[in-house]
Amino acid sequence: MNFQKNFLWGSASAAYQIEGAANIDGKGPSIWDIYSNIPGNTFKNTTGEVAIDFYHKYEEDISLMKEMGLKAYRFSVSWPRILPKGKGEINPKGIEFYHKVIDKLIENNIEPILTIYHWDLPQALQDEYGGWESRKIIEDFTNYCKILYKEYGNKVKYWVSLNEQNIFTSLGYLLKLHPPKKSNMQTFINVNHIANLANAKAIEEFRKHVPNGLIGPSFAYGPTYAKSAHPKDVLAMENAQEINNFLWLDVYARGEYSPLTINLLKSIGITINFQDGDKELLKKGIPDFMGVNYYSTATYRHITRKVANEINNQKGNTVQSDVKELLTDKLFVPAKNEFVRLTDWNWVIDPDGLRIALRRITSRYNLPILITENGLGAYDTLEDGKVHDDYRIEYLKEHITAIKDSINDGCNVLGYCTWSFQDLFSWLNGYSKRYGFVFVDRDEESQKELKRYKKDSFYWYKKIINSNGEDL
Ligand code: GCO
Repeated sequence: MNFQKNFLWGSASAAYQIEGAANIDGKGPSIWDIYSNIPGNTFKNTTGEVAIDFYHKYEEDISLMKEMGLKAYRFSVSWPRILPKGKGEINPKGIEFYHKVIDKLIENNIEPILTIYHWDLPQALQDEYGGWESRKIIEDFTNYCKILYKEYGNKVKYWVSLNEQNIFTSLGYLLKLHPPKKSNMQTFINVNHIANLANAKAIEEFRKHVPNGLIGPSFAYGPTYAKSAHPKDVLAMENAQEINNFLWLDVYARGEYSPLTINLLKSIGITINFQDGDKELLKKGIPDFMGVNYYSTATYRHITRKVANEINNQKGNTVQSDVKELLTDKLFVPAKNEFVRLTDWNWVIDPDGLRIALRRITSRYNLPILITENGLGAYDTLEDGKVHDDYRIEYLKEHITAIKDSINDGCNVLGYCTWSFQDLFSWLNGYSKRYGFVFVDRDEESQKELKRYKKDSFYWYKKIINSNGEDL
């Protein structure tokens, strides 16, 4: 078996990370516009205000995609570009912009994959009712989705509902690394329950408006490993798996929480606040495919109560108390995996982990999978207009091989979107961490130009696409 004939060889991006044009043509502010402009919140205070100016350069970028032979391009719609206040009045220029992008992609035989929400919540909704903390968002999100379905539903077949709900809620409501920079376990669970309901409602509406389309969420899946074959380490890994993975995957794919997850949360005093009708709604949100963003795996080991207490009492341990309790009461802690390499940002590189991710999803849920992100963030150097990124080629080659193996294992993989096509703004690392096939020059003098250069990996991926993955 090999890659299916119409395998979606793609690449991905997100509105705030590429578009720029933050205050242009009627767009309203998002939480990221406000947050990244407060000094100290982002790496070297970089923002996406200009980003790589995709808003003005989309035609140039799409012609590069065509040159490469890209089969699919995943992009996100900026909610406040469509609805500057998050609800109410629609911005016609915003609607028009995405029509132009979609039309251009289709004209060049590139399948558009549209992400509805990639983190740039309208600031107005954050101000009015705390954004994802209020059930009011379910109605506003549904209305926003319906606008997109009606506008683009007859042009776009593949849709991603929420991008990495597990990441934007963990970073925003536990780790204080994203807006709104909070840290509270109960709030984190509330926000996730509300986002789950919004996701289910969006999918329920999708069925009515885009009956021929396919939709699924994108989950940042880091499969868990046990540090050793010691049964206590395996149990620790399984607890971590409930909290890191099944807390979302089960709700998406089965429309209900795992009883073990509920119990783990209950044991530290955290409850999922169900209201009438929630259970029924979650069941209506079963997706057509599971979107998987894969970067790394996570390893866990068991610790004794004594060590747990020591960790809790460590000076400088700023982890919020009920998170600490969860980690230590259930006695699982992250551990080092000596068998894997690391990126420049210490992210685990583990191609077999991708195969494991795809197999676990297939075995537990038996859903088709769209790999919505995977890629290597690295420091690239531009020399004489060239970037020799053999390390990226190596990385992608290993991961594509893992996908091929998983297809042979019996997984149904619809496509593969690398992260990313062009270099773009990294939420926490500004512009120095590059992921793209296309280098974007952001040097002081050339910043205005934001000139594009094809990296070696550009030509390599072109060859892979052209041979439908045979030429690995
Ligand atoms: C970064 C990250 C992101 C994410 C993406 C998640 O460095 O900022 O890698 O680019 O991968 O936005 O969906």
